[in-house]
Amino acid sequence: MDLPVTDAPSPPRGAPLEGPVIRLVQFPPVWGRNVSPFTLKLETWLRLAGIPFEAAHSMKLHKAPKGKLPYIVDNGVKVADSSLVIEHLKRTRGIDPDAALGPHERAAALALQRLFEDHLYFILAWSRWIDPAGWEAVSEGFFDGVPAMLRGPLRPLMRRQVRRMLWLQGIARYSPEEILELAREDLEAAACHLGDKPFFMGEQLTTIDAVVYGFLANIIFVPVETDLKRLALGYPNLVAFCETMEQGLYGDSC
Ligand SMILES: N[C@@H](CCC(=O)N[C@@H](CS)C(=O)NCC(=O)O)C(=O)O
Repeated sequence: MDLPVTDAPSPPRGAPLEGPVIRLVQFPPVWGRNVSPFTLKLETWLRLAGIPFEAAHSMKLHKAPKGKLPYIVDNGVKVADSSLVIEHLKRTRGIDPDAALGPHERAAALALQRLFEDHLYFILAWSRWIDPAGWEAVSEGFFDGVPAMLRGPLRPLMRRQVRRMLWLQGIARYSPEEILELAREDLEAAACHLGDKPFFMGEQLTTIDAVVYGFLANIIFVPVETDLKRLALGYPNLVAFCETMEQGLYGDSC
């Protein structure tokens, strides 16, 4: 399916690339998918902007400038944080899928981005690492590539770290029912904003579509059977949006 992507220079497959190729450093796939919402956001943005890149898989957070993934290596220079990378690429490549947005649209996009990245993100993490239904899948899938002898000690250690992070952030202080209600409010707001438009800002793909897809695909398309996933599947327009993004930008590769 053809999506209304930015008209950017993207060489045909196999053609020599002009200038340095961006290296996108992200986690290794799990269940054949990019399971980190922030790295999926950035990969999706690169695809919608038509900027060539090569993906490198790593778990070495100590090599990441901010201790988190994703980051890119652009001409030998590391740039971290999905949003800062996008700003860097808009500036250096002269490609801006958001150029046509007015101030009200930018304000709405920012509010939605914060909803996903600074609120729903923690609910997603809770549903994967703390909710027993999520942990059942994650404790297997996420540790698949870890050497067998490390898997035993690493599982409880990492779960404890995430639990502590979610307690300090605050979401783990709510009951499962309260967390689900907070998720419902977020998804309802996103579904209301999307309405019957093809993309979040209308007919054209913009950065917020990459953000939303990065998070929702990681709820809807992964084999982690939680109440959060069931809730998200109850919003037909959000599901249809994710399917359009997936088919249009990833084709058969997902
Ligand atoms: N604001 C950052 C957030 C990145 C982030 O939270 N990455 C997570 C994976 S989705 C991570 O690296 N977590 C590892 C850790 O915190 O130790 C961005 O937009 O890139």
